[in-house]
Amino acid sequence: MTISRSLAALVVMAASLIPACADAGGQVDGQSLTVPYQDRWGIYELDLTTQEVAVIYSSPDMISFLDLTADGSRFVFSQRVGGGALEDEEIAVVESDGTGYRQLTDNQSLDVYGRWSPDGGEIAFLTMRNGDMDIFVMGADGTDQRQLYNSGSHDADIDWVDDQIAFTRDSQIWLMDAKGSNARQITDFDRAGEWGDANLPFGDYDPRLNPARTTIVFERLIDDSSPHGIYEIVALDVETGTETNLTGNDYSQGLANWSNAGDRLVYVVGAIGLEGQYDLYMMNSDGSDNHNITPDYFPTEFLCHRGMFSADDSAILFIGEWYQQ
Ligand SMILES: [Ca+2]
Ligand SMILES: [Ca+2]
Repeated sequence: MTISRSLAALVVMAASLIPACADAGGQVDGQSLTVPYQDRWGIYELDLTTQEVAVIYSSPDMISFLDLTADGSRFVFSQRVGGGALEDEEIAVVESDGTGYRQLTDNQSLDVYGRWSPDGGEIAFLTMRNGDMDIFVMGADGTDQRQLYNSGSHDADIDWVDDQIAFTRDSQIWLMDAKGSNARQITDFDRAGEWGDANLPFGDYDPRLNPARTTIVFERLIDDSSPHGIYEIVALDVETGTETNLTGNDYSQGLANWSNAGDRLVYVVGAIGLEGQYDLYMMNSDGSDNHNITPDYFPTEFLCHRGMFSADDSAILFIGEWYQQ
C-alpha cells in the first residue's frame, strides 16, 4: 500500500543518511552566516540574494507538506502532533511570521498535503479517514471538512491553481475542476502502478501546474535500482500532452514548485545513488541552468525537505530538519 511519495521516501532516505560533523558556518561576501537552530523541524526562509537564512516557525514534531498562500500571508503544513504515529499527522496553519499557530484537524487518521485555494479561503488536503486516501477540502479555519473527490482508490499529491486541481490517482496524473468534477487522466506511463524494489510503485507523482495552467511538472519513478528510486522531473504540455524530461541524471528528486512568474522551478534532491542529500535545486522552466542552490555554509546534518518561492520570488521558503539518528 502506498501512503504518499514524501512520507514513504522520507523514511527510507533518512534511515540511510549518514550525517557528517557540523561545520561552523560560512562566509558570504565577508559575512559570517549560520543556520539558526530552534527545534528539530522548522519552516525557514532563504534569501536568494544575500544567502541568509531565517527560521520562521519551529517544532520538535515532524513538519511536512508546506504550502504558502498566493499573497504570501499564511502557511499550511502537516505535523506529526505529539511526535507519534501516522494517525497523529494533522493539518496546521501559521501566519507568514510564524505566529498564530492553529491545528485544523484532530482525529485518528492521516491528514496531509494541505494546499491553499487561490484566494486563501479554503484548504484542499488528503485524508485516510474513510479507509483509502481521498481529497477533502475545508475552510481556512478548519470548518466544514468535506470530501471533494474519491475514485475508490489511492488519490493523492494535490495542487490547486485557479479553478483546476491536479492530483495523482494510482501513480498517474489527473486533472479536475476545483469543485471535484470533470476528473480526467492526463498521463499514461506504461509502468505506472507496477511495484519494483523502490519505496513506491513506478509512475508519476506530485503534479504542479504553472501559473498559466499550460504546463504540469511532476516526478516520474523510472528506475528501481536504487531503494530511493530514480525519479526524473517531467514537464507536460496540458494542451498537447507532449512530455519533456527536464532532468536526466538518475537522482532521487522531485517535489518541484513554480516561481510566481512561472519562469523557474525549485525542487529537492533527496538522494544521489545510496547517499542522502536533501538539497534545494533550481532550474529554468525548460530545464536549463539546473543547479544546487543550497548554500555551502548549510551543515551536512541540516536537511531541506521542500522548497517554494516567496510571493515576490526573492526567497525560498522550505522545511528544514536537523537530522538525528
Ligand atoms: Ca489526523
Ligand atoms: Ca480514494
